[in-house]
Amino acid sequence: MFDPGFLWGAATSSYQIEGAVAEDGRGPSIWDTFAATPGAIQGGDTGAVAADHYHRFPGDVALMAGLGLRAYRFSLAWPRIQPTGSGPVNQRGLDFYRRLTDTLLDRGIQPWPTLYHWDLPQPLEDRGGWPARDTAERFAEYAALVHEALGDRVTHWTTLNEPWCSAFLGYATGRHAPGRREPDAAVRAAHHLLLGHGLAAEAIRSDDSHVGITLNLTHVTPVGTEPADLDAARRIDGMQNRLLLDPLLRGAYPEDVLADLREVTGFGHVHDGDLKRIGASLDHLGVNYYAPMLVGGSSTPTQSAYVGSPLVRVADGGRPRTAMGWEIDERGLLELLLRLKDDYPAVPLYITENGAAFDDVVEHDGVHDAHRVAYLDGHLRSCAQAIGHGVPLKGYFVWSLLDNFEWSFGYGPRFGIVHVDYATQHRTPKDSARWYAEVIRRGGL
Ligand code: IFM
Repeated sequence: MFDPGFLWGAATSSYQIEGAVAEDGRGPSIWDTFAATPGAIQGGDTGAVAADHYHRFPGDVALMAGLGLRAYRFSLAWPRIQPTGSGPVNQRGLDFYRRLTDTLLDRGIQPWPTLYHWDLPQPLEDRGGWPARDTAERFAEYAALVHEALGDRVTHWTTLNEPWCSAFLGYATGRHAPGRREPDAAVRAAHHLLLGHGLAAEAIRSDDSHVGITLNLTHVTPVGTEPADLDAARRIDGMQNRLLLDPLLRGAYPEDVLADLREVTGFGHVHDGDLKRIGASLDHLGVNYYAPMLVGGSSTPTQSAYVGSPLVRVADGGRPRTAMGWEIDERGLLELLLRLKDDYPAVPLYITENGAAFDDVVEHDGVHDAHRVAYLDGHLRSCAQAIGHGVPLKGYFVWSLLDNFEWSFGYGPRFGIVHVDYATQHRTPKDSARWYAEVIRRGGL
């Protein structure tokens, strides 16, 4: 069961909803550049306008208050605050987040900022991006500037959102900005993201701040009992989960994953002292969960985000899927939470994203998204069960508050509990929003 202090929230990110990419001194990010690359984004969509949240945030906060949200997880666009990724603050950019934070607090909604949700200032990418160690140091500098400005009104900070995606989708598969296909650079990026997190945590930790990171984690099972299937599950669990969890919560990279990755690169970029800083950095862990993974061995080499593990295939679990093609299995969330409690005890957990895209239909009397309600209901039941088994789960943020720019898929997939008509920017709470408001009002299911 959920206790009365359980934090009920919803999440978004800057590039996915804000728009206003050239306003008030914002500099270009890697996503502006990537979105302008022909063929990179479905339908040629970009985040130039998105859900126009930059101009409409007062109405959006009023909407959140109407739903009874206790917390709102959003991200800050680094290029609004430091247009070139270093140097002095762009006051107008920072003021936007000051106004947003104050508006949330006025409405009794706890601000949950994430410092980095993928929109790296382009000039930093031009100097090497996350594969370069300097980017981690610039990130800590930026974090300190933000903390200085908002530290009197924000208590819970998240440094990075899903560094696995930044590293392996951004630098190995090229499906995300900056679109590079350099597996060795991706491995370096993963380390420098973790280091950036560790340095930023040092810069913003104070008596009143709680510092966390958000990881996209999953529950991995082998398709069979053949050695190749078991090895595939070990490798994918290693790359998707342990590669990041172990340094953060045990202060060391997992030996088996290092061995897999040595096929791709050396580890000269890991300096003495890095892991100590990374491993001393967490007050809470944010978990993003969408779907489980069923994997098996393969005899055909494929190039994927799982660099160093080409002989792995993702199998079909035969379950219903969302509009993203992701299998729906709330049991995977329960298994994941139980495993985190056992393998990484003592760290408080928050579900910082969970939700689903479906092909919503706007009818004359609203958006009746029963599939999304069922998805959220099932996953919240897993959360309640996990708490019953002693998992220290403290809060849940639905992804997403608003329909938004779904990265390389553009505006096709709709994850919001509030529908956005992109032509008029009209917001319509879906049935799932009303359902979630009722869950919050009752303090549970
Ligand atoms: O939209 C993304 C979000 O930016 C990061 N986590 C997964 C979501 C759905 O793909």
